[in-house]
Amino acid sequence: MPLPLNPPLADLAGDAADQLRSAFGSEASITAAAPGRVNLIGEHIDYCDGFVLPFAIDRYIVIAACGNGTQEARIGSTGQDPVHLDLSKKQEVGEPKWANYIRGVIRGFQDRGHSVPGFDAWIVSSVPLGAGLSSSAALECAVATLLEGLLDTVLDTREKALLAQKAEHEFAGVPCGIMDQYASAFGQANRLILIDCQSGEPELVPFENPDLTVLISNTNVSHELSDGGYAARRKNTEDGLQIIGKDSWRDVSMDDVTAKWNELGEPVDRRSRHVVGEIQRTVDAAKALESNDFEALGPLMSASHDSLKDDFEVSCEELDIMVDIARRIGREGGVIGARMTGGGFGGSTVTLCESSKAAEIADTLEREYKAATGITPEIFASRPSRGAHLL
Ligand code: GAF
Repeated sequence: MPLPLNPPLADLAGDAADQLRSAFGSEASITAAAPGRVNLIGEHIDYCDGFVLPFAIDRYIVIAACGNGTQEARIGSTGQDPVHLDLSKKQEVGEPKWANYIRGVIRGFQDRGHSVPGFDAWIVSSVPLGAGLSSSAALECAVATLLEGLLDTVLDTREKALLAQKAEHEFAGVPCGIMDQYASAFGQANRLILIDCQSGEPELVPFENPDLTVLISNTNVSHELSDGGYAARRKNTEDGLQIIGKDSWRDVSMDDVTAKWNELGEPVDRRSRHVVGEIQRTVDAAKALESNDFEALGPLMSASHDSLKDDFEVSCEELDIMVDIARRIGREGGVIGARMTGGGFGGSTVTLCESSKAAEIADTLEREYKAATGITPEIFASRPSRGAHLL
């Protein structure tokens, strides 16, 4: 079967406008879109001053909206009860939970002195939810972009990403790093984003070789970062750095970790080994990509997965099964490398492969994963795409 195309933005925008009309009787006058992301390598090190290498995918959250002349936001989304937000007040965390991403972003604008005018909005998404592809960052960045449009202001892209990250921290309760919001805000067609998470500098890296395809395999095992596992890993890395006695993970070598192994204790010892190893692997992978050295890239992706599985313990059986199938297909079958992507505990894998064999690889992944788990996965190809923008 040929690989399915991702839904065009224009279709999502049309769908959102139709829903806005039927829910609130409003005509869309402004439409904002922001993408999810996939990460090629550099996992769980964005909050450790590391390097990460994601790109914005061609799967978007799209919001169609219009001003309503009141001080209230009326917001709907497919499958959710509409929410009404009183914009005359500073936004606080509330119910329903899904609206907290929106409240948090509005609050970011209010804290910058903006008076957000009343609006009606409808949200549609082609980013699978709970799939480790940053639907939450996409929602935050889409709302921020919508508010820029409604307020006729433009935030610096970095400021927009940081505002969205603050919403995730304070309104969704996830102490995330900066990768997802940067990818959704800075994304560009045909570009990976090599983020130096110490300096906060994103570098756009060309990725336009038509012979390469990135397959995303959503295991359909839901991923939930707000239940404590993510925060616990982040705390492990903070403890590790303190015991090692350095100011930044960027100054820590594997020898430093080995020297402090007993003092670090279990599991901080293995968490620390992951951080130092993954920072190096990401630097090496960026170089390998630049020189089209796929023989080097594949093993780096594989080692990243194994480290996330064994040392960082954020993989799960289904992610391991999906990665193992890709490994069995191997280089002869057209697979360059595969690993889990994103926060883990469920979610998706990323498989870099030869374009001429991508459809066949996707079929095999789907068939064998289903046979092994009884779960039908969602497998699609994606290319680096444009970040948050108004349509
Ligand atoms: C989640 C977080 F939001 C990111 O900041 C990052 O830490 C990722 O998990 C793991 O690399 O997506």
